[in-house]
Amino acid sequence: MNLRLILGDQLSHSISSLTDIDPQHDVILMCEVHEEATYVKHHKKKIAFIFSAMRHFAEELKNKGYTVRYTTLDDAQNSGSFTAELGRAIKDFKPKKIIITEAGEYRVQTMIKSWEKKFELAVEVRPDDRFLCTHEEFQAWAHNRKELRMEYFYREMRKKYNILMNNGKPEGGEWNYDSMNRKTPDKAVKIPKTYNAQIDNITRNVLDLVADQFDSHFGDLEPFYFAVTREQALYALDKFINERLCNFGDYQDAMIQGEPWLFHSHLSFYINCGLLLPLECIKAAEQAYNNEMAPLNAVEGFIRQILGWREYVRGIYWLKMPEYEAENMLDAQTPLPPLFWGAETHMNCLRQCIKETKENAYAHHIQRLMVIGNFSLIAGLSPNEVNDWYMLVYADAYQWVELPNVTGMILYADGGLLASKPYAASGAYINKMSDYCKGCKYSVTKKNGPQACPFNYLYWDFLIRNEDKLCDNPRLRLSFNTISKMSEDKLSAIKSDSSRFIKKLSDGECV
Ligand code: FAD
Ligand code: DLZ
Ligand code: SF4
Repeated sequence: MNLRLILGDQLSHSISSLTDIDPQHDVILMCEVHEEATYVKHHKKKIAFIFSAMRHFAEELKNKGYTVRYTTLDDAQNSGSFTAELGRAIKDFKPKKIIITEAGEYRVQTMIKSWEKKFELAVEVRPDDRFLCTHEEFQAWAHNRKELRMEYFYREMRKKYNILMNNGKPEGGEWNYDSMNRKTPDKAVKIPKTYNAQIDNITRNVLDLVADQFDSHFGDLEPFYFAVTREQALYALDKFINERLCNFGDYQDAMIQGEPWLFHSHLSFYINCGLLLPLECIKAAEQAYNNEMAPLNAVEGFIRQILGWREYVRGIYWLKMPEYEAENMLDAQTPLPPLFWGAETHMNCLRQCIKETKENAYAHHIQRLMVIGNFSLIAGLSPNEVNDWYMLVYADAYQWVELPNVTGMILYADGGLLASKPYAASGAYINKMSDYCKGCKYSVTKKNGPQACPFNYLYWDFLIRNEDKLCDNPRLRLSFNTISKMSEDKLSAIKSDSSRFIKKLSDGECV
């Protein structure tokens, strides 16, 4: 018999480790382990989501006639780690071979590589073919390129999968309709309710377990509304395609106070743990375009996120690990301030985004990028601490996707490998794309002084601090030109406001 190990983000019936399973003899091993739940202290809702989805998936496998050995976290015999649980199962079942689909994270893949020697047993590691670009294809694409840019990678992927293509040309004549996707928030537009699953007995048990075992972890456990089965996740996909996709493009960059979900899909949790397949989400959106249910700017924008960004960040991760974890090109050292854990702040945009993160284990892209991310960048927060935070607070976070988005996209800590320029912005951007500034103690129009929006002076201070590392970037030329024309008084106001602010931040004071 073979022992087939399924990890918590491999909950797909088509997963490569199950393709040739022998239901008579083989055993599937799944385990909830303390090590996975605590190597960073994941958000309570994230743990509950993964455990409940794992338990439902195990039930489905059993109903298909497979033998599943499932260890719950509170099982008295649970030994607490993948390696130890595997060791226990090997003793019990004496398999000929271990079969597993490659892990999403480098950390776990390293663990898997140690097993053959440790257990003196064959370990067959299969590719994860749910991803649309193989490691080899990405390496070949990246090889000898002066610059890696998502846009060019994405075009190759569009061609490879023949998505939104018309006789070899991109549908509508352009590859990318992002310039149409910047509508400012509009409270008059009705936002549909997001998917809200019923809690069944399996989920109830998991919620009780998480409340009991992970009380000290960040985040609100309830209300709990995530889909935890493929059937529910398919329903959530359907709901997105029918109700939100048509407005996805227009309001992709908008933020509205008290509206955490907007017109985003809220599918990343399900795609990343395997309940949905990326290609089926892409095809569903393309179909909606063909059926004239959604405009091209929305459909192309949505597809680019999955076929482009998602695959691109995964490619970068495997290309650059393990060194990528230690990148800190801008030498940012400020510790993560208490406001990231919900402590009081006067900055309304951050308060709202972190409050919603705490409630939902979710924030949409522009909140992660242009509010929390932008702040982390221009306040010079330590990449290690910011990475740990993003890794634990979001229910869709796995290191292969979290790390490139944080180290590469928001912190520019990889020196521009992933993004062509730092995503730094002053308060004017947040004011244009949100209604947060209206409820803020700071004034977004003031540039300096105690009442001024901190984004306004931190933005310039960030550029000044890092001039030697950033001044050659052609996309920052205009900003550096502006700095060169600033008066001594202006420069010293920026510096003194920023150092006062960063000192308060580092001392853990309310800012
Ligand atoms: P939508 O806006 O509806 O987008 C559709 C899908 O596109 C998403 O479900 C996701 O699968 C994919 N996608 C969109 N943007 C990205 C991206 N930049 N990278 C990879 N996939 C993308 N996404 C994660 O899945 N896990 C993370 O841990 C994660 N961390 C992030 C950290 C930072 C600092 C930033 C800026 C982005 C991060 N993202 C992460 C990307 C993105 O913010 C989320 O995928 C998105 O907000 C999930 O919500 P949604 O499903 O409603 O996405
Ligand atoms: C995120 C997570 C958590 C919190 N717990 C478990 C677990 O107990 N068992 C499990 O199989 N998977 C869990 N996961 C998902 C894993 O972290 C994920 O499968 C690996 O990181 C992929 O490399
Ligand atoms: Fe955020 Fe500045 Fe606006 Fe306040 S004024 S909400 S700190 S951008």
